[in-house]
Amino acid sequence: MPSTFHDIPLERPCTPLLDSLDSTAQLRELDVAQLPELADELRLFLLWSVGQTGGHFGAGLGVVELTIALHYIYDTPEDRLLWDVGHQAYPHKILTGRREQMATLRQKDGISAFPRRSESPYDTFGVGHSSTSISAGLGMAIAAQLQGLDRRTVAVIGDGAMTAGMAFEALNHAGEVDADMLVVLNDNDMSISHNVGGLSNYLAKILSSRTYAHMREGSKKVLSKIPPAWELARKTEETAKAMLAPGVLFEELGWNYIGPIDGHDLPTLVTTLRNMRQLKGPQFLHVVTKKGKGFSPAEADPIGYHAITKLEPKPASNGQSKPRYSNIFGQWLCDMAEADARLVGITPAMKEGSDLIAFSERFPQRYFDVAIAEQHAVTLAAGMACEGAKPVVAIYSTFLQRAYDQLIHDVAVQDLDVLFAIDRAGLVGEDGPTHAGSFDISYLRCIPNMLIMAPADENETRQMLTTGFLHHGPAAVRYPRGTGPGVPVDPALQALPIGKGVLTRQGQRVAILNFGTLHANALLAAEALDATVANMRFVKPLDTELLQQLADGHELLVTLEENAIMGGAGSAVNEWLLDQGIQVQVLNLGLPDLYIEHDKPASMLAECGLDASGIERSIRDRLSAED
Ligand SMILES: Cc1ncc(C[n+]2csc(CCOP(=O)(O)OP(=O)(O)O)c2C)c(N)n1
Repeated sequence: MPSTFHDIPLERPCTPLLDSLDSTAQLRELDVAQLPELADELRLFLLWSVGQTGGHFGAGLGVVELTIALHYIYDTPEDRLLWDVGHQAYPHKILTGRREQMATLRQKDGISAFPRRSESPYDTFGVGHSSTSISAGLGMAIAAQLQGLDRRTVAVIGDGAMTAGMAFEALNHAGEVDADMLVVLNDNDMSISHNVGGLSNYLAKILSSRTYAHMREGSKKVLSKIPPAWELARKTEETAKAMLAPGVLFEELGWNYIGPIDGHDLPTLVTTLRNMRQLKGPQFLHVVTKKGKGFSPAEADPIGYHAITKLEPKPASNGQSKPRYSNIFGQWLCDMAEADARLVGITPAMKEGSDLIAFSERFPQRYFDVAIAEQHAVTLAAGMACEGAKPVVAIYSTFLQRAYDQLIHDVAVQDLDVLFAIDRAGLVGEDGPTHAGSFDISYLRCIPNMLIMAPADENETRQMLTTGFLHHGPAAVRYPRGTGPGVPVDPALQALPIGKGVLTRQGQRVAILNFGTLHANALLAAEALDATVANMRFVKPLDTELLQQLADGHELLVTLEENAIMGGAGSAVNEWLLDQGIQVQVLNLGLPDLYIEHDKPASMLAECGLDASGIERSIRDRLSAED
């Protein structure tokens, strides 16, 4: 096995056993004794292939054995296998007919980073967001029961994904309906960061009760050959279990808890799954794995190796790398925390992605990683705000969708001072449609009391964060993935006048009303067209004075945003013009009414006509249609 990042093979490794398998039916014909060899080859292939394409790394390495054992014992795709989040499903893709397509992973027209129903019959449920697998699996199990089918359903969920409320809603319901399904808890003690919270501590306690595990392992070895006896024995050991408590939480919810077992020990996995497949009712298997297993740098640094970029010779650096928008936020958060002791920072399990690392180290008392619990994050902020704290919820646009009711009912209706720092707004590239932040302007704009800001560059991002923080009531600043134009950032904590945009270029006939970071593209297009450009800055409240002025002085108003056209900032402009009875031609540019497939971010923007030449083209087309 390679032991450093640059040892990841550049040449395709020799994997004859893996190459001989084109279906899971063939896999099931192998002897159990061949499975460890298959696991070695699968791991090598995975290392090589992710090295070529980039993508999620540690989670897949951790479930190599589990993936083999599940496909070996279950009659996939007839039996339904669901992967929670889906970032660990690369070994599943490799074993289910997509080995050769792995070279196209996350690229245009290539296979997706996550399971997708349209991609393969083995991908039983589309994912990307976490903690859906038990609900969806339960739905499938109930449907099978209603149809009189003897089909098995298995949901694999990580200990991170298990922290979400949805997972517990489903666990609770499944116990009630006595569904025939298996939940495999893949416990590696990690989310993207270290997993946090009481559940995580509880799982750790189970693992540390060695006596229990030892006893159980011993009994299982004996009983494994006679499944009915195993079930009987399970029932009779209730008393001992209640004393020692492992898994009792799941048992009390109506699940038959088995484990913990070593998720890298193929014979144990196979035997246990073979037995559990026979059992009726809700079954819960606790499997312990190591994230990054088999590749020592990833084992040692599971956070750094959650996902990697592809192996490439290092580009020559000019020594000045531009900060990402997340970094602008991270720096602002520390500076504002320094200035205002009421500030608290909240992240739903995205410390690294949202760049709260420095804040968490400098202000540990005011830092809250709430685990993968977006709904809780928002209502927690609301509660804090009621008591005079000034919470900042750092959240990706796509994940804020999870907490929509909390945003309205708990924050906005009560007009509470909560600032939403909305990262990954707009298209996000290789993660594709499940992760795109395409809708936040639309879903925020209709909420009374919201202040909504879309910065054009890094400096405005900082200014708007300050504006939102100092504002009374809920406020949102939306900024994209990646880097911006490289505008120098004023270290002052300077607020902007609310509801005021600025004219950034004076031209004629056409005025581009820009909302957000497409501003640089707007200016380029405007140069070619001699158009006016306004950086509107505020989606809500709109700068209606500026809008009136632009409508008076131009034939065509072009709204521009990296958000769905429907309901977006352009819609706000349309509504206002209509309301005022102002007659002017309008062209709304933004994201179309469809899901944009994974690709390089710049190509996705170009596909939507939102690069400079696309903007120019759309405007010319409209002008020539009018002339
Ligand atoms: C609703 C939602 N919030 C946040 C994320 C981002 N995210 C992707 S994977 C992950 C960690 C998952 O941890 P776990 O389920 O334990 O899987 P592991 O990576 O440890 O195998 C997070 C937070 C997400 N996909 N969905």
